[in-house]
This record gives sequence, structure tokens and C-alpha cells, in this order.
Amino acid sequence: MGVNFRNTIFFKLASSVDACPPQDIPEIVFSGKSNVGKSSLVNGLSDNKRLARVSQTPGKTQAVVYFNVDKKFYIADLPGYGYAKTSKEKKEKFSKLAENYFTCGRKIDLVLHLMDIRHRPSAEDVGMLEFLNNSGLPYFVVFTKCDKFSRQQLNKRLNELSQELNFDDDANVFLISSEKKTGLEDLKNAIVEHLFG
Ligand SMILES: Nc1nc2c(ncn2[C@@H]2O[C@H](COP(=O)(O)OP(=O)(O)O)[C@@H](O)[C@H]2O)c(=O)[nH]1
Ligand SMILES: [Mg+2]
Repeated sequence: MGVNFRNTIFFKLASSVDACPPQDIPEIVFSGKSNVGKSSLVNGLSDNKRLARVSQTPGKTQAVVYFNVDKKFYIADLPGYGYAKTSKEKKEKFSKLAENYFTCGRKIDLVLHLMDIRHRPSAEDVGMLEFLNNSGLPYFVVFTKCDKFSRQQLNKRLNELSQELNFDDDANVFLISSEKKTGLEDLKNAIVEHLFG
């Protein structure tokens, strides 16, 4: 099935799992820390800089943001976790929402877990990968902001990271830069192949 990623629209915001849209089409979920580049990836995939708000202030998004991609699937952009700049109460509220998302009974067709290639994985990242490995949910590991490194540095980083993180044997790992638009075609193809191939 061909998917026109440019035909991506904002669909809705849900500040609780009850407000999530009906599951009439498949759903992929973006998870990861605030500021890792989730909104930028939505914009990068759809080639539309104005679609998702790219925030300089991490922790702003406190709802699941749904995008409808060419009427073929949803992207659910989860609130980022692990950022303490907002009040404690807010932090707990939105990290709960992200946490509940995976156990609320929604059918999730694919998880993209994003991590910044420059940083050591956080405890949440390690926990998330452990959860994904145990849950049997299909997932891709997406390392963001790869424009910050040379090709050689990237390979070195990837080696280090694969020792720190427990990727599933057949885990799909992608190196992307939303800024330089590298790795996005491979990622799009893999998403479409996974959902409709
Ligand atoms: N250099 C670089 N910066 C990026 C990239 N993707 C996102 N950023 C920056 O990282 C910050 C957070 O991005 P955003 O998409 O809002 O992250 P989110 O909180 O996960 O949605 C912004 O300042 C972006 O410009 C990338 O591929 N390369
Ligand atoms: Mg965002």
C-alpha cells in the first residue's frame, strides 16, 4: 500500500486514555523523553514544518497528540517523560498518561522509541526497552539528532549504545536526523512495510 506522508493532518489531542480516538485504522506510537525530537520527526516524516509544534521548552505537551497519516494510520505522539521543569504534579500526571497508554488495552501496531544519539540512555529508556522486549509489542529504536555526529562517530556511538541497551535480536534500529532529513525514507519504508507489507 502506498502512503503519502505529506497528507498528514493533526487529528486530535487526548489528555486521558478515555479521550483517545476509535481504532478504525492502525496506530503507531512515538515514545521517548521530552526534547528527544518526537514533534520534529512528525514534521520530518510529513515534510511539513508547521504540523507538530517543535518546542524549545521540554515537557510542554501534556496530552497524546494524534496525527492522521493519509487516512491510513495514526501517529500517537505521547507526552515525554523524565523532565522535571514543570511542577511535580504535572510531571506525574503526564508521565502517568504515557505509562497507562501501554496497559489501557489499546491496540498498538508499532512503537517507535526515540532516543537522542548523543546521550546515555536514561533509566526510563532502559525500562521502556525492557518493557517492550517483554510485552511482545513490535518496536523500532530510533536514534535522533544524528546530524550532530560524523559517520565514524555514529558507528562508535551505536556500538557503545548496543552494549548499554538490550535491543531485541530482531529489533529495527534507525539513525535519523529530522533537521538534515537523513534516515527518514528508510524509516517511512519500514513503517509502511510493517503496517501493510
Ligand atoms: N540538531 C538536531 N536537532 C533536533 C533534531 N530533531 C529535533 N531537534 C531539536 O530538539 C529540540 C526538541 O525537539 P522536539 O521535536 O520539540 O522534541 P519533543 O519534545 O520530543 O517533541 C528542538 O529544539 C529541535 O529543534 C535533529 O534531528 N537534529
Ligand atoms: Mg513534542
